[in-house]
Amino acid sequence: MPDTQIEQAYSLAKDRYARLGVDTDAALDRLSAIPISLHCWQGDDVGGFESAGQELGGGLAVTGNYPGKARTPDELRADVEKALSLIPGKHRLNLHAFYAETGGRKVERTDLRPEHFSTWISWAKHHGLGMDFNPTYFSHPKAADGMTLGHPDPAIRRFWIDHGIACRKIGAAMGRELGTPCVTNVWIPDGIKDVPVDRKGPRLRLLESLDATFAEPIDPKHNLDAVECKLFGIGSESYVTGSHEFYLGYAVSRRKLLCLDAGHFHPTEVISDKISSVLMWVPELLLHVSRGIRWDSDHVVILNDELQAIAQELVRGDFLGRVHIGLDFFDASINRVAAWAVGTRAMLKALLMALIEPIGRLRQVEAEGDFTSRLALLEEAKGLPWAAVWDYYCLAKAVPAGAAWLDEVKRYERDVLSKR
Ligand code: RNT
Ligand code: ZN
Repeated sequence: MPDTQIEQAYSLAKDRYARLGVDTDAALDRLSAIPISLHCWQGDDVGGFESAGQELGGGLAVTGNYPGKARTPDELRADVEKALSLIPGKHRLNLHAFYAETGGRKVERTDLRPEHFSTWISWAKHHGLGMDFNPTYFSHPKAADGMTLGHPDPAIRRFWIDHGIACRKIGAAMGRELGTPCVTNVWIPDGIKDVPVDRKGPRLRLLESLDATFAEPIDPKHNLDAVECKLFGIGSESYVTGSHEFYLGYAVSRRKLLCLDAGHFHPTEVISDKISSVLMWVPELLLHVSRGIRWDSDHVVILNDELQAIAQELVRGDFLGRVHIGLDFFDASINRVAAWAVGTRAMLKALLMALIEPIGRLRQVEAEGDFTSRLALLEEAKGLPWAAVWDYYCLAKAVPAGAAWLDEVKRYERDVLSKR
């Protein structure tokens, strides 16, 4: 679409929204201040760069064998850069510990230091990106039996505690260097395939291990700790140590961030409804925005009802200042750069739609008990020209509007990815 058409469409849309009491320019200013944390692991199927051939494990599964996946940190950075060039706004990179760069030397996870991430950090600084971080408690011989921080063997627990301690320091270094707090998120695979008789023991051990991991206070200006709950995984169908109740209690009592992953609950359960509940009790939230189909399948996020509901909750509840938005999906059956672009653009579209929702009238009719009008107005709001505002935002941020970004991905695939 020519730029002048985008501008004309925006001007009409702006008037239409103004008549509903919505200031679209102000909404775009707000949108441009919301960072989305792009997960590095979409770029290489959660492979990491530690050693070739280590099984993924942890109940994680990536399906598909689309060509062109990143094989080195430089390739991964180039792919992220390409994706970011197609996404309006300033965002963040979410890195896992097993993406460390150790110069070809084997460095145990307990011995990882900020210097093993210095290239990532200077790259992020160069591109004006914040960073988030994750200890990697899977794809490792010491996690091969599916237990880590709750393991019955104290030596294995100690190993993973030391990994977590090392990672918080790395997170703090990222936060300090980049001038924006790093959210370091703990997700462990611990669980049991078939019905256990001891549900309590692993949870007591996990509690102790977490307390040991977090013992040293770190300035929240540099690092924020988050804990991620889960219902079940492959190989942990009957029992997951770090359940929702476990981590909600932990986060409340220890003043940690709770991480809600959209795929980590029963299939009809949605995280949009949990946001306003848990934010009564925990200081801040981390979201892992994902899309489970029938199970925690981590499909690429699309602009569906739940994504819109998540964004609406964040805006309507005025929670944007307390919620860190991260993505967590991995699809190896399509172009991986396109996957990032589709998912991140969908998240931003949902936020934009929420920011320009004519909420005043909706709140008023609801308060009056006029639920007929609420339903009717919500349905009419779906047809408002939000896409004209989105296109204009892309134009203003100098990224492709509409589907034009796809041409860029195809060109990149032809010139770069297909040669890998
Ligand atoms: C797994 C969790 C976790 C991982 C990443 C790779 O079910 O969602 O967040 O996806 O750490
Ligand atoms: Zn997750």
